[in-house]
Amino acid sequence: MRITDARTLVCSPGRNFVTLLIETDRGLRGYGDATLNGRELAVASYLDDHVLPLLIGRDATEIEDIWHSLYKGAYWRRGPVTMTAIGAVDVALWDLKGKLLDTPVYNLLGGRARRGVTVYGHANGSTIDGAIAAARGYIDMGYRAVRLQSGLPGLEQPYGVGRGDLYYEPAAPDHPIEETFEPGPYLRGVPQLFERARAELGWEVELLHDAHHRLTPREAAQLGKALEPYQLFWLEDPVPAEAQESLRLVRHHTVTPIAIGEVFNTIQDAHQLIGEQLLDYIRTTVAHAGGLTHLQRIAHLAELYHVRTACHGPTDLSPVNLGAALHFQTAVHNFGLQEYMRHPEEAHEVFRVGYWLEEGMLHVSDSPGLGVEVDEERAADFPYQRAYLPVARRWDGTVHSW
Ligand code: EZ4
Ligand code: CO
Repeated sequence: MRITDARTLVCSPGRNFVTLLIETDRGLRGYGDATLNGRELAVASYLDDHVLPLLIGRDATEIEDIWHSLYKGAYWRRGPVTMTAIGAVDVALWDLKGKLLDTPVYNLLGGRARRGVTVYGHANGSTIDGAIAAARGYIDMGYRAVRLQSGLPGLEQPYGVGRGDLYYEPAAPDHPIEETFEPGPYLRGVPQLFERARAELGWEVELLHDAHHRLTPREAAQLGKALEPYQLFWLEDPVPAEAQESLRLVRHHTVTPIAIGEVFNTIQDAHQLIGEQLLDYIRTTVAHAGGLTHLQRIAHLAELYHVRTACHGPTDLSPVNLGAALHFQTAVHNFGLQEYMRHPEEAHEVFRVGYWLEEGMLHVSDSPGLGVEVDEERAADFPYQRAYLPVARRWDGTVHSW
């Protein structure tokens, strides 16, 4: 099966997405997601200007060889732009292989290992009451796990509180929104949020929280300890994870489970954390970590150390990525939990999906490939609009990690 055409499609149905389309001489078309939120066109250019010309004429079934020729052949290894571009090619090739062999992608990854993929929803509110009401909405829809983010006394614009409680979206057109962070109100407020949540939502539902890279290791240890009575499923990105040895301090002081790695893009970013068992859940996802081919390697390493998979699944990755993540999570042995931030309605007019939510799990269909098709004509109705992720500042104006 030879590749005859490859092109990117940039559209904005509710938010920006970069999609890769690969066509073959067998009349089949494969899709990959190449969206890197806030830096979308850098990946589109990496693909259009440098990668796609190399694919024409190649045998689309040689996934492993194409992966290594793009990774090793570029000389300049790793990094979010490179790895997202390679990931998009890789996913499109798995989609094509499934379509060629007339089987869903999870079958190619080892076969079904569970009934469905348990997901968590993102419940947010500008107040603790608002976040708890949003969480109740998810529980009523059958979700078994919910992440709680809310405004707190003295901290009105924290991470994760967005427009609407079902369709959180951090990116804004033209200029970054400014959020605030201050460790005092945050460290005092989050335990109050979870004390209230347990009192009002009970103990059946799994609760999570995202610290979004904002704490020092000592602060993270303090928060993890303070949250222990509420038994979180995980505390997400407690510290920026570039300094991986920081996690030793956090780990020595708390048994609150830790999830890290949504901004990682290779196994090298994760191998110390996994090898030293400094985390419980690895957040790398398909699109940003070199596709299914590379994510499988990360998951297999993680399995050796009792670390489970927890793919990042925000609205800023397209349904093509979510479809790929669901096939992966359906087949991988050491599955943990899948993030599911619902896409805006317009996105589903462009991306027609075969997955569905039932009993708090997402289920993939048995259609060949990924089971996600892209309507190019409809995509043309939603032109790209430059958008930026927020910037966070301390109370005195100092820039902080967003
Ligand atoms: O901030 O996807 O767990 N989810 C997250 C997301 C990320 C965005 C960045 O584009 O942390 O909301
Ligand atoms: Co996160």
